[in-house]
Amino acid sequence: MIRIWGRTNSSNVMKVLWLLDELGLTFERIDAGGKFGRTDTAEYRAMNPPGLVPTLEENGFSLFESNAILRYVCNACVPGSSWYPAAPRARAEVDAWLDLQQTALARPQSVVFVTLVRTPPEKRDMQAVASALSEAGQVWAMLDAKLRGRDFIAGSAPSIADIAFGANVHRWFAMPIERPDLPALRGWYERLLARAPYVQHVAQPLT
Ligand SMILES: N[C@@H](CCC(=O)N[C@@H](CS)C(=O)NCC(=O)O)C(=O)O
Repeated sequence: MIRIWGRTNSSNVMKVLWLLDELGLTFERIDAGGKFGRTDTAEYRAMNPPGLVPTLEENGFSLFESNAILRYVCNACVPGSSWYPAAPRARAEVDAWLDLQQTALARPQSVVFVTLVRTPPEKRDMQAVASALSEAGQVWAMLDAKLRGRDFIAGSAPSIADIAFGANVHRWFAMPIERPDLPALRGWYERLLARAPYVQHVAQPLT
């Protein structure tokens, strides 16, 4: 059985839980990271060298990096499905957006979220927030442009690119920030909100 290590309020853990439930897969989850610790042991580092969450473990196999886990689950459990299409160009498009989420969005979005939601007001670096907001806003604007005239990032069906960005977009709309007006992004977020696994794992109060 698949085992996921990671606390439920991590956006990278949310991605994996959301996908597993979309696919109807059975799994167990162990709290790890943040206040739960467990990520600094030699055993955990052998599975996840940076000591972060999530980690997937399955019958002697383990994997770190949330987007790699999304790809693995699709390849292993629903090969060739629209979640991670097999055709080279369709797959490359999904990969490109998965990479953009990690390389361009993850850091600035995390600066804004951790500062505004997890840091006491007197300790907040609001200059860092302003700059990170601008960076994250540029990525959300790219996604807004991509989503014009289509339901999901890769077309008419959701893919793991939607999972990677979708785990962040709830925070984007739920945080007390000034947002640029991005109607296609808002429409896509509302489509995600219609999915029960999204609401269960992602669209929850911010903690
Ligand atoms: N690129 C990694 C980033 C993982 C990451 O930064 N995880 C955060 C939570 S979202 C973490 O482990 N923070 C430390 C902790 O929870 O102890 C991935 O996508 O899996």
